[in-house]
Amino acid sequence: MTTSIIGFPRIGEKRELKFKTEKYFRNEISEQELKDFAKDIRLKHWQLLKNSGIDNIPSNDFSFFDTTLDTAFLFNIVPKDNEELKLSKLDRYFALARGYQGEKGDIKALPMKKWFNTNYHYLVPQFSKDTDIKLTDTKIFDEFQEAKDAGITTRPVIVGPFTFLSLSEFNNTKPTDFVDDLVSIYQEVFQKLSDQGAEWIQLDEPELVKDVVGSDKELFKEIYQKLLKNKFGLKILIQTYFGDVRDVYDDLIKLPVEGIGLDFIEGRKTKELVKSGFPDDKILFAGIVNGKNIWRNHYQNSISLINSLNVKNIVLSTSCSLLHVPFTIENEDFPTKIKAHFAFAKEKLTELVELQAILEGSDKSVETQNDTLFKNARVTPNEKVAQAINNLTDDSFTRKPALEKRAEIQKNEFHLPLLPTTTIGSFPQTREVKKTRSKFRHNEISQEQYDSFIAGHIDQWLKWQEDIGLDILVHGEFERNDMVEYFGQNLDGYLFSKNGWVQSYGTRGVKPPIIWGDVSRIRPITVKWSKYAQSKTDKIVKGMLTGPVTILNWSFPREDISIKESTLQIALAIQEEVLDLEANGIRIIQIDEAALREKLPLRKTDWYSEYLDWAIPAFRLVHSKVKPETQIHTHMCYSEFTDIIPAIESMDADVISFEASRSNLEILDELQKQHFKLQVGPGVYDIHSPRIPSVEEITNTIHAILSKVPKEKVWINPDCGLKTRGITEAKASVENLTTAAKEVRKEL
Ligand code: THG
Ligand code: ZN
Repeated sequence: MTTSIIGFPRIGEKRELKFKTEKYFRNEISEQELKDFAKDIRLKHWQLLKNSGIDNIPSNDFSFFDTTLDTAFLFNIVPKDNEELKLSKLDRYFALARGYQGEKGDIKALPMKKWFNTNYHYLVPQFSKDTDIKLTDTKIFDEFQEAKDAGITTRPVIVGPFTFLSLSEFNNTKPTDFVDDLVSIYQEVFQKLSDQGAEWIQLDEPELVKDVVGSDKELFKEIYQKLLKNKFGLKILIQTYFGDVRDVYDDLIKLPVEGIGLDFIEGRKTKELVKSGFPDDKILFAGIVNGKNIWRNHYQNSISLINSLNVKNIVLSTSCSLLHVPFTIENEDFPTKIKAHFAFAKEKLTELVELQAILEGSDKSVETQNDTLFKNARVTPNEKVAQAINNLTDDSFTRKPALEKRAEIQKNEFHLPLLPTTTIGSFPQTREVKKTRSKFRHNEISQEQYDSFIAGHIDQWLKWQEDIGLDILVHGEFERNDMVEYFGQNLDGYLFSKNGWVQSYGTRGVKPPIIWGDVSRIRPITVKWSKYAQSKTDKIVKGMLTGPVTILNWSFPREDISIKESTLQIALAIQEEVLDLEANGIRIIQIDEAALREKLPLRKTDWYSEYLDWAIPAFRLVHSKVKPETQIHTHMCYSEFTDIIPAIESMDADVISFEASRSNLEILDELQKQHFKLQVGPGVYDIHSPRIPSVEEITNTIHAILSKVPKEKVWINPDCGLKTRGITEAKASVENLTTAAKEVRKEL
């Protein structure tokens, strides 16, 4: 029995790649320096895998930004304007990811979407009539060669053709138009890798864990039937993850491939499927070590699972790429007793190797030692929290009066113009802001110095907001690091890593906190700065909170109680905060559920029963007790929620803003069709790119919105917070936004 992983974090143990790449973006280092650095990181990681005892090592799981983008770039699936951009290959690549605005052109970034049910984002390849598929990059070959030169024969990884087509967007074309070309190009890759001496290739097909029925299933079958006609001597691993493959299992095990990778952690039916029969002539890459969470593997369970399978050839693997967990627990300073419960990416390698040893009959001590972690109670329950949850009734989840009635009350309360303007909450987190927070954390400046710094920033930005005529102001969140970390730090039951970074998109990372025990609010969290900001202006300043579902989704959850239970605990804590804000004169409170969509189950049949049936009530619990005249806003990132519009409505917020600009405002059609009841702020420009939208562009977008949504219901805002933007571009963009809103207002 051997071991394997699906992919490894590429940003580096201390986010080295991020810092280097951002230096490159700022023109502080050369392209060659960046490339050399990346090469060193790759080598370091391969050697780490090898020295840890992993037998089957992947390559091409590295990326400067995203591996779906790499695949599109490899196949020349890029918009014409990018193909023609007179920049180096690497800069054209980055232009696809980040947009480009300069003397050589003005190009928008590709749309970005969440990678299945994770907090990682991929770039959405665009197919059009003039897409000309051909091999135009060498990354996958170069990286295989690099590893080979270092004495490691790797298994190159690439997004599989079915998943690639399913994730792409088609402008005036359709997936089936490209099957033959795509099959040929994958085969060309097979051939080249085979010539280079590769034995295996891994085709990542997570799309297979969704509902694969009807024409989707036909497409899958057609692609693989054609693709596998010529493998050029390569062994093929079809790798799935994030769930089970119940719709295609029977087809999958009949394909002429050598390996099938299945997820036993998130795949509720995987065990059952494999037990129904797995061919002797194939290798099962059994994903038994959780690639998404940070708790130690319970060896006894994994061993008995493997022993129950009755499969001849098994490779022990992770449930998904280790991209989704931090690098190593070694750089953390949790007490040893706590640390013992965690396995980050590097530690998961050891888990695989230990499981392998146990299964091969080595001494039992590792297994026994592992079992003690699970035998004794890890935390003591919080009785008060349990009591509060027990006492919840239907009323606890219902705000009164109803939405329409509140809308009337609030109209008289606020006297806002048509098309009220606002922002989503955060302003640029400049290096100065981050440095000052860090100095304060390390006791290098006093509380007074820190407070006056934050107050100064708030004052300045309030003034700017007043000057440009925004209607509803925000304080800017300069005191906050990541929103979830910021809230977690004031909640009992949470733990924080120092270096537990996970890639979110490109060079950007998040540091998900760990839910260790029962959650409750320790102290007011946001009241001080919201109150301060409101005291400085006659305009209304929105209070800014993060909702319970998002806090849960962006944390590493417990595995000893249900996530529903944890979410209700968080909801009660945030409810206290909402009522505190209201009591302190905050009249509009935005409760972001940025990540609500993210954890929507991949299978439609699970949407309500497994998720929305508790997630939506958890949100309602947070604001159910506020006064009718207090206006509740919410914000959602990634607007792909056309099919859960009724659920969004039943969150029962008064106003919702969402990301729409990169997805071409297509959600508006649905809002119109379904007579969406809430007031809406569909983002009028894309904040994820440094590009500044012109007044005309924004005016056009507002017109597009008004053609679908009644003017009384429209809010004008950017599509997300501005924390990642520089000051100049943030200000210029929002100024254009207010100008555009004022211009359109005149027409109404
Ligand atoms: N928090 C968390 N998850 C998220 C977001 C978030 N997922 C979706 C979306 N927002 C992703 N967007 C971002 C935007 C910015 C950053 C990370 C994810 C970011 N990170 C800093 C970096 O990598 O340099 C690190 C944070 C810091 O230094 O303060 O800017 O908002 N949990
Ligand atoms: Zn957002």
